Formats: sequence, C-alpha cells, structure tokens
Amino acid sequence: MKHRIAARPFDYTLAAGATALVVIDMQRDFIEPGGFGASLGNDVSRLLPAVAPIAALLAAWRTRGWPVIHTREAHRADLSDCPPAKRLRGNPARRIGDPGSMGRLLVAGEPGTEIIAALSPAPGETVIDKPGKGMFWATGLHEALQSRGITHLVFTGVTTEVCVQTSMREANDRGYECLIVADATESYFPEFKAAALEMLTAQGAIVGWSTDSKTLLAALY
Ligand code: C5J
Repeated sequence: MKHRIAARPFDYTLAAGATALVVIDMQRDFIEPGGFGASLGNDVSRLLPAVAPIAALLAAWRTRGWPVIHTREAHRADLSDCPPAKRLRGNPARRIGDPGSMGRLLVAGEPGTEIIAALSPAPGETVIDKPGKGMFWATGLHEALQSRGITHLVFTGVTTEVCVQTSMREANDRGYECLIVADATESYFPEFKAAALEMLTAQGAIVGWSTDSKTLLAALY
C-alpha cells in the first residue's frame, strides 16, 4: 500500500511497511546540559521542540509495526574510531572522550549517549552507534536495511544540518527515497536548519522531500 504525503517540492509517496522511521542522535549528549553539544557552546534547549513530533511519529510507526531505526553518535572507549580530524577540531570546553557530568563525551555506553527517556527505543527497534556524522559510515546499516526490504526513509532528529543532513545525503546516494520531517528535526542554529531544508529539497527534490508531522500523520490514517 502507498500513502501520498503532501510535501515540498511535490508529493512524496510512502511505501507502507518498507519505510523506516529514522531518529538521529536524540541522545542526552546533544539535548541535555553538560553534554557534548553544550561543550561546544550551544544552547541545548533549542533542540527540545523536536521531541513531541518525534514521539508522535514513533507512536504511529509502532502501532503499524513498521521499522524504526535509532542512531547514536558514539565512539569506542579507546577512541580508535575517532580520528584526530574530529577529536582535535576547534577549541571546545571539553573534547570527545573527556569526562563530563554524563560520563565521557560521545563514548558508547556512557550515560550521555543514552537516547532521552521520552524517545527510548522499544524492544526490537534497531539502535546503531555511529562514529561519523552519517549513519551509513562504518555501521553496516545499508546491508541491514536491504535485507529487510526497506526502500524509503523518513528522517527526524538532530542536528538538522549536521548528522541528519549528512545521513539523508548518504541515503540518497544509496538509492533510498528520503523524506525529512521539518518540525521533528532541530538545530542549535535556526538559520542553518532553514537552509538545510531548502538545500535538501531544491532542484526537484535533489536529495529528498520535506513535510511536517501533522501532514504526515494525517495522511497515514
Ligand atoms: C553534531 C549531530 N552536531 N548529531 N552531531 O556534532 O548532529
């Protein structure tokens, strides 16, 4: 069954059962004070508006038994998957791997890499730790999606212009039909969010489509 979703720059066709909801990096390190996002000098409260729309989309996907993918930006404890080009970039208050109030920043298994309680993964949902900004780099995710017959991806999460945009571009190159949900993604920089949404959808959906959660949910019922 197909669902037609009003979207920009034109309608998106969602394939029921073959469309995964992707929730990018809704982890404490980006959303809560004391984590990696805050260590870069960001106002983490700017990301909170995405939480309720993502929760509503998760409920819709779970009701239907459709696939859900959660990602976390997380490195090995020895940081062997965190190149100097990432760890030493800039002059943050604390770097990846340094101790913080939620454990070592962006290190797998530390409290800061947990997905926030409001969006906790349900049993059976895929959770991947990714060392890069994109969700396909060094994760094996493409093969996992292919083996499940997933052809369409609906993107949510943070931050719009960094890990969400990178993941959506990677997905587009691998042949997935990609939709981003504008109110279910946030950035520390509203102007970057707006620009990313424009770039992704420009030139006849060059990377993919955008819609909002209410429009998407209404089209599923
Ligand atoms: C960043 C992310 N912003 N999840 N990560 O470093 O967007």
